[in-house]
Parts: sequence; structure tokens; C-alpha cells
Amino acid sequence: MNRRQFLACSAASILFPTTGWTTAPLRLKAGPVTARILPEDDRPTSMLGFNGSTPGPELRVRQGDRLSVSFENRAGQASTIHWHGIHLDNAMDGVPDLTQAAVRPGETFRYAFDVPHAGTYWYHAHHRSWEQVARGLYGPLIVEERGPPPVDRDITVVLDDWRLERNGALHESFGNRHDFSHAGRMGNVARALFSGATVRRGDRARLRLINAATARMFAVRIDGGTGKVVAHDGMPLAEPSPLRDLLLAPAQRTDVILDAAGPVSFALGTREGLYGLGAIAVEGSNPAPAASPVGPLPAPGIPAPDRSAATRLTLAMQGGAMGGRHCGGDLWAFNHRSGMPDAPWRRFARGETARITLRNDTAFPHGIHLHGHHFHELREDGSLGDYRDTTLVDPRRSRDILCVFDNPGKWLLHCHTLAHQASGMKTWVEVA
Ligand SMILES: [Cu+2]
Repeated sequence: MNRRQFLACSAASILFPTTGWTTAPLRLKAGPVTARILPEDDRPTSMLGFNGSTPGPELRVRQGDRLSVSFENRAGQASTIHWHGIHLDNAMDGVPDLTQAAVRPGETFRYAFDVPHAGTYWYHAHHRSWEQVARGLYGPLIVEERGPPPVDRDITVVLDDWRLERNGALHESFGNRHDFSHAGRMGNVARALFSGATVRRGDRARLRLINAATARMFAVRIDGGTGKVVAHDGMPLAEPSPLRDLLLAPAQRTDVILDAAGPVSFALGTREGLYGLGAIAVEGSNPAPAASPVGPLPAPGIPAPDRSAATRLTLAMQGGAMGGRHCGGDLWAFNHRSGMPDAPWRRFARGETARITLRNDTAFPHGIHLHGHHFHELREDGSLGDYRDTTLVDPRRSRDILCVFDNPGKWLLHCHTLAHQASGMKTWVEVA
């Protein structure tokens, strides 16, 4: 990232549209949009979006509600919508050729499902996602608690990067083999996009961070107040932890509750130093700032898994540049198999608990996402860690997860570096 781009990112914050509460049927129309990523005196960028914008509108529902969305595909290519992190009805999961046929251009598909857990989620295209998400086909999905924590502001912060030409156009290097065999499609401009532009000094703000990038691990520093991390991937932490620098793999989310002392700024940690992503401005001051400490979000009421009976499995990640050889047939593989097998990697009885060792035998980090479920990360000492739907595994390291497979259906399991997913690092499981 050069100095011009660093300066570009000090520009005023960009807002994306939000909807109000909704249980009524919604329409999401995918199609071409013009996005303002570079500053005003620079050129706009032609992208894809929903209802005229990228990110698409923030959808807000309450826990336990039914979300009903009519997806109208005017994107000019087949597509689907995946509702990332929601424990939903399998037929609504939006995976082409696994849970539905891709929706052809000009066609409409009705998604309707119950939303069982509160938290910060997002929706995104799941057909040729390495290209369609990079072109802008995604948006936030916020599920409000029935008894939300008292805050003065609730602001969604979408983190993304884009690979742009000097004239502001998206670089048409989609499918670039070098990207696919290395860390994926990295942008040369990165931003934080906000659902709200301002806070008052003294406001308690809930910040919902979503990494919508197709490849970038966002190392994020937040300045401008004292905060606590209260949730990862939508799921509350039993005890909020002090806000330090955050690291979000693609598709991961983190909720922070922060008492604002000034403008709340976001910066990306890079090898060359901090890169400004944008800031929420301060306007006025709160006459009655919250005095109580930040407590945990309402517990999701998920029973602790029975570990004693857990099935032991290993899923090894292979391939890529500088990686070990494998016989999978594409750039990347799980257990020496590239791409979708006809039969699931594993069939689980409904309710079965599995302890899966995710072993990264490659030279790159991978954020591994399981559809339709969350799972516990296990710490080195074997204790239960964060409850997530996407877990980051560093190069040459492994991480154990513990998952109760209680949602029936066919569920994708893949790397959320979308170029890796597209070139082999995916499989699926079946819960029956
Ligand atoms: Cu990967």
C-alpha cells in the first residue's frame, strides 16, 4: 500500500444503508452498483451489490424471528446467498449443487428460515464467491437479542479490501493463479465501512466488526476509548475480555462494547506499520455516560458438549505454494482430496459430538468455516475456548475443535480464503 492509498483512507467515513426491524418479507436484488471507495475527488468503482449498494443493506431481525427474503438475481451471472453463521434449515443454506441449484440470471429464489441465535452475522454470495464477494455481493445480518445490552450506539463495521486500478476500477485479475496458490486476492486499498457516522463523547457503543474480505486477515487496532470484546462470530463470551488488537480471518466477526472518549478510529496492522481504515467521528457529548462495567451478552443457552464420547477425526490442510505435496488434483486439498467428494467426508448421527484436529500442513493461514453450526475451539490445555463458526489455523500449526453436529443436512466445510475454497480446500459433512 503506497502513501497515496494511505491518504485515501484518511477520507471521511463511508456509510452503508440499514433496514429497520423486520419480520416482513424482504427483497434483495443483486445487480450492478457504483461504489465510492476512493475519496470524492477520485473515481467511483463499478461493482456488484444488493438493492443498489455494496455492502448490501444491513438486515436486522430479532432472535427467534423468521427471516424471509426474496432473492432476485440481476447480477448477470448465476448466484446464491449464504447466511453465514446462522443455524438454519439446510435447504436455505445457499450452497450451489449441495443445498440448491444456483439461481440463474433473471430468476428469483425465496429464502425463509428461523433465526435461533442473536449476534452479528452476514450474508454473501456463495457461487463463484472468490469473484462475487470480491465484486461486492454481501451485507451484514444482525440478529438482536430479546433483551439487548444497554448501549447508546450500535454500529456495524465492515472491514474489506479491494484491488483497484489507478482509475478506480476493480482490477480484473479474478482467478489469478498466483493469488489462488498463495494467500488469495489481496486488495491494495482497505477500509472500514460504518452503519453509523458518529458517536458522542461518553457514549457506550457496540461495534460489530465483520471481515468481509475474500482473503485478508484483518489485524485491527481500535483507538478512541476503552472497550471489551463481548462476542466472536455472533456468540457471546462468557466473560468479556479487555480490548486489545484484534485479528479477524475472512468471515470472522467480533463484537466490542466501547466507551468512547473521542473519535473511534480503526487501523490495519501491516508490516509497514499502521494503515488507517477510517473513523467514527465525535459529535457532542453524552450527558449521562454509562457507569457500570461492561457485562457479558445474554448467554445463548447452548449446553456444554459431552466430550467423553467425542469421535476423534483429523482434517489436514495441504497444498499451495511452498506447501507439501498432495495427490488431490487441484491447488489445495483436505486429507489429499481436492474439491467436493460425491460422498461426504464424514456422516454424523444427529447430536454426535466430534473432536476434529484441523492440521495446517501449508505455508499459509486458513480460516476454516463449517456451515450450519458453531464449534468450540479447544485451547492447548484442552479446555473449551471461543465458540465460533470460522476458526483461524496458522501455517504449520493445528487446532482442535469440538462440535456437536445437531443440525440435520448437508453442510459445507471449507477455507474462507475464497480462492483456496475455489481451488480445492473444501469438503462436506452430512448430519442425519
Ligand atoms: Cu485457505
